[in-house]
Amino acid sequence: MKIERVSTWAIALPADEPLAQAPENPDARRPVVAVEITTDEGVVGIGVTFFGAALTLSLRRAVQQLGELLLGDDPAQMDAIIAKLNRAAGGSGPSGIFTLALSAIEIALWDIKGKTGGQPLWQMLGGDGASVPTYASGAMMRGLPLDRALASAGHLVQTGFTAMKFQLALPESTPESEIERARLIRQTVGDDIELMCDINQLWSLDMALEMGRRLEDIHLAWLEDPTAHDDYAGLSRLASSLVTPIAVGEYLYGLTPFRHLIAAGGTDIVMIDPFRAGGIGAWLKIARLAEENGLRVVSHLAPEIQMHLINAVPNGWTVEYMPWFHLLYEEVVWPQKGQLALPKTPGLGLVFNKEILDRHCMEHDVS
Ligand code: SMN
Ligand code: MG
Repeated sequence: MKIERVSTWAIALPADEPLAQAPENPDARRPVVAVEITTDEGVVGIGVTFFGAALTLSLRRAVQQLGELLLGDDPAQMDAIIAKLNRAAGGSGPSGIFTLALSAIEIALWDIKGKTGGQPLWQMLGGDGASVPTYASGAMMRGLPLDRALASAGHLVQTGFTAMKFQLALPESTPESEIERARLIRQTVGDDIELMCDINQLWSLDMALEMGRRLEDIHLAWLEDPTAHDDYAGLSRLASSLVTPIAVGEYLYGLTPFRHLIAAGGTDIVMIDPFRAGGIGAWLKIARLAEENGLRVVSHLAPEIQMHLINAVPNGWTVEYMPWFHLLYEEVVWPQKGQLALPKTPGLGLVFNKEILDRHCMEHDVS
């Protein structure tokens, strides 16, 4: 089998927030890149990538250019393909557009592999196909006024979620107002709900140490990215000082920084983003490294893809249900009572909604 065609789209997806109807900014767009790799046998693999932001058109172009290098290659030869792309353009990575672009292609190759072998991704990777725990994310962002964040929290509990994430480090906040927001969210959801809190690196180390201690009686399942993602020594101090586990990893590119983070004792929970990781193969290597070090892994973004991965690894804990890309697909699995049921269809089990791709397309190309 040979790769015959590569198509890419840069898409400005509407920034909806379907879980609690609480988008931070309902008029915003999320620029995402989609790829389709078609083989001479008519098998079509799909992939996506993100984090291009203002460079999304460049990211689409990067995916297209990498894809063009693969025309005529056997899509099953994944390691050889990755080595080839690294030789061709790896210098514009690893922490950058090369890795983001590579991820989209690598994901599409896994989709082809699954479709060729007639197996869903989780099964190819040795998973058991049982449903996976998931938590709601994106409905209690720091841009929401307190009353709307609390209404979202209540709504999420009513719709059956058993775990959910909110953000702190609000602009114009004081430590007291932050603790109060966390306390009111905890009060709204009750003691039985798993609550996670994301800081997105916005606190200094000193602030993180102080706030981390003051948040202890909120009983968070984890405190995420409390300070700079690459301050491994600082994160290590936090991990050993706080009772609350910390979760770090979504900002790291590739496998190597995870080695340093974990060696430093810089996290209790390893969070993996598939686009920054370099795709599914790299994701699995990071999860294995975490397992060897006795750490659990959680997913970042793309729940439609990540649920396969969390099911497949023994140390997979929970899937972040952040439905930022659901509009891209004809159908997605929605959480039921805090669980995601895995698809039985081969590969990723996803089909692009071409009408949406066309409607929100900023740029499209086929080679
Ligand atoms: C997050 C970061 C970037 C894009 C989406 C979401 C956030 C999270 O840190 O963990 O959900
Ligand atoms: Mg985060």
